Order: sequence, then structure tokens, then C-alpha cells
Amino acid sequence: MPLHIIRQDITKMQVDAIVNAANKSLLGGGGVDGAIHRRAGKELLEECKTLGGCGTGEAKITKGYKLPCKYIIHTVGPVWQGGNKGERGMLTDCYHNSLKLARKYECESIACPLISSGTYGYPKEEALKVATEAISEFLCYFDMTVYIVIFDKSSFAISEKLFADVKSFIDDVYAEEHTYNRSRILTSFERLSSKSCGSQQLEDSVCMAAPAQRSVTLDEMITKLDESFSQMLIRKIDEKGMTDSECYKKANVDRKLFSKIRNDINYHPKKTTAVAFAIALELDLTEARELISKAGYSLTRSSKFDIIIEYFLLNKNYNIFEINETLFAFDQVLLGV
Ligand code: AR6
Repeated sequence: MPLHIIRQDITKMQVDAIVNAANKSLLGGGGVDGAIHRRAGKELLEECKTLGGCGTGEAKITKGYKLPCKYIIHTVGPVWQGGNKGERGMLTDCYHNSLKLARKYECESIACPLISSGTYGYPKEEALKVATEAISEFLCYFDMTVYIVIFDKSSFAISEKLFADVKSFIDDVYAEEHTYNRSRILTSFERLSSKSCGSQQLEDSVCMAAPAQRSVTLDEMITKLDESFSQMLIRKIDEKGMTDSECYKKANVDRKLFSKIRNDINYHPKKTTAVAFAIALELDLTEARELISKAGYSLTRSSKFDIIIEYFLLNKNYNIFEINETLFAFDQVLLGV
């Protein structure tokens, strides 16, 4: 059920169905439509001729022919006319109708291009928002793996403001970290030189400072294991009054993976999964760090991924799809599965 955003040529996607951003005639054209017809071969056009065209927002299905997918779902996006001519509703219909058709044909995976965002002129940032909202709405009710395929990364845009905010946050953190490290090094250096502490003195003071410890057996330590990641996750879901499915859907995590985690208290998730659950649970930064640490990871200030996550946690923005769009824009791995 997760939603992925990837950079790829849609004709290469090995999924049950791909979506074609077609025109009303369904007889081929330029852009993604042209690429699909070229790669699928002439038989696709022959089948399309039998379909009697397609209205804006509607969807029709054909076989995949020479493409690696079983089906091609042809939909017709709206032509952008400034945004006040019902474009958003029609574009949402394209996704909903394509996904419904995929479900009818028992597809488990589907790849969609950013419909209308090329020749039809829909602003890419808006087109991406409509796509993520329409798809995530569908995924609340139905199981399917959906890919939004971005062909040309340079034309991919998250909101300029969000991009600028995240970028300046990353820059600030890097700058702060650099200054902090430098001052920390200086301070420890000054402390050492003011005490003119030789290495022997230093070792002595460390020895003296160490508290007397009772020896603990390995058995004792093992029986006193802390709460595991999976135990903490289940506890937090209960505390937040969420259902399991609300939580894993919000985390963009597959149901099968969630049951693995639920059924194995020692399950070791990937970092992106652990972070996804921290987001789904709407934890604050401290709680998020605690949950992530249960899986053996940390949020540092030396990784762009971590800083972006910190930015969203601090801003209490728990929209996993917006976070993933941002991670994608900064060339980072995405959350969930
Ligand atoms: N894989 C994935 N995405 C692609 C590919 C590809 N191989 N090629 C282009 N895109 P467009 P529209 C992206 O123009 O705006 C056709 O002539 C592209 O970067 O293909 O809905 C039809 O026949 C853009 O983001 O479709 C119609 O007449 C997105 O796909 C008309 O264009 C959609 O761009 C439909 O226009």
C-alpha cells in the first residue's frame, strides 16, 4: 500500500499497470503517451482504436504488449487554464479512476506519471500535490503499491518556499555544528592547557571519577533488557488511541511489514521505517529520537536526511508524503517502504 516517488522512465517500470497521460482520441501523441506507444508497439494502437476515445478525467485499459507491465491505463488529464476551470477535480478524477480500474483488474502495483504536467501545462508543483493527495486518499481504503514516476528531476519541484526553508535549515545546522565543534575543541584545549594537565594526571582524574560498580552478571543484564522497538511502537500506538492500520498507513508502510514488526518483539527495522513510524505517531523530537534509538539508529546533525527529518519534527509537520517529496528533492532515501 505504500506510495513511492521515483525517478524513472515509466516504460521501464515492472509493475502490473502503468498509467498513460493520453489525449481524448487515445490514438497516441507526444510526451509519455508517445514513449508508451513507441515501446509497446503497433498492436497497442490497434487496441486503442477500438476504445472509442476517452473523456477528461476518465480512464480506459489495454494490454501492455511489449512493455514489462501487464496493463496500460489510459487517462486524459485536464488542460491547464489558470486553475479556475475545475482542473483540480478533473486531475483527481484521473488518478481515482485509474486506480479503480487497476483494482478491478486485480493489480497490486501501478506506476503513474505526473498527468497533465507536460504538454497540458499543469504547474508541476500543483500537479504533484494533487497526485499525492488523490493517491494517498485511495490508499487509505485499498491495498496497492503505487509509484509516482518523475521523468525529469530538474523539472520536479516541491514548493519553492518549503525547499528554501529546508535548505536554509540545513545550512544553519551545518554552520552551527561547525561553530559548535570548533568552540568545543577550543574549550577542551583551553581547559587542558590552563590546568597544564599531563597525560598521567588526566588518566588519574578519570580513574578517580569512575564510580565503584557492583559487578553484574551477563544473565542479569540480559533479563533486564529495555523495551524493544516493536514494544515501544505498539505501546505508543495504544497511547495515541490509533488503530494499527491508521498508524502503518500514515507511516507509508506495508501491512505485511507492519505485522512482521508486531509479531516479532526483536524485529530490526530499517532506519527509514523507524523514522516513518515516529512521523506517523506525531512524536516530538525527543520522543522520536527515543523510538528511533530503539531500532539502533540516531538522528545526527551530520546527515542531510537526519536534518530534514529534524526540520519536519520541529515544525510538527507530520505529512509523510510532503516529507518524502522533500527528501526526494534533496536526493535522499524516502520514508516507509
Ligand atoms: N516516463 C515518465 N514520465 C514521463 C515520460 C516517461 N517516459 N515522458 C514524459 N514524462 P505529457 P500531459 C512526464 O506531456 O501534460 C501527449 O501528446 C513529463 O515530464 O506526456 O498530460 C498526449 O497525447 C510530464 O511531467 O502529458 C496529450 O496530447 C508528464 O510526464 C498530451 O501530451 C506528463 O507530460 C497530454 O499532456
